[in-house]
Amino acid sequence: DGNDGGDTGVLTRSEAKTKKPSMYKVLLLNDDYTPMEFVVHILQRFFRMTIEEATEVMLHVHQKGVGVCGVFTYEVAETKVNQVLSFARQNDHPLQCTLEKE
Ligand code: NFA
Repeated sequence: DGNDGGDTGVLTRSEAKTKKPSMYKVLLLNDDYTPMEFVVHILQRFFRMTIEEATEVMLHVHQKGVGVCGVFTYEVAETKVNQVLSFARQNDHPLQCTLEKE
């Protein structure tokens, strides 16, 4: 817990830096135009889901309006959001994706 491993209250660098980073959810938002198969493809390509997992998440987003694609450190979450938005735009789909601190 940030001391020397014993009970002396001595802080050491290697233990002090083991504090867990903040985690961020990557959220996918529903819309009326992006094809379901395209969303499934996105989830497989950028979030390494199986077709079954991707279909489940896509249907959740379709029915509830929003869903979680995964939880990552800030830098990874931001990269995923940018990859999804870039790929959606390249394919002329309005799919929206954002991150939210856990
Ligand atoms: N609602 C979209 C449709 O009916 C599918 C979709 C699901 C879009 C999840 C965005 C996110 N084609």
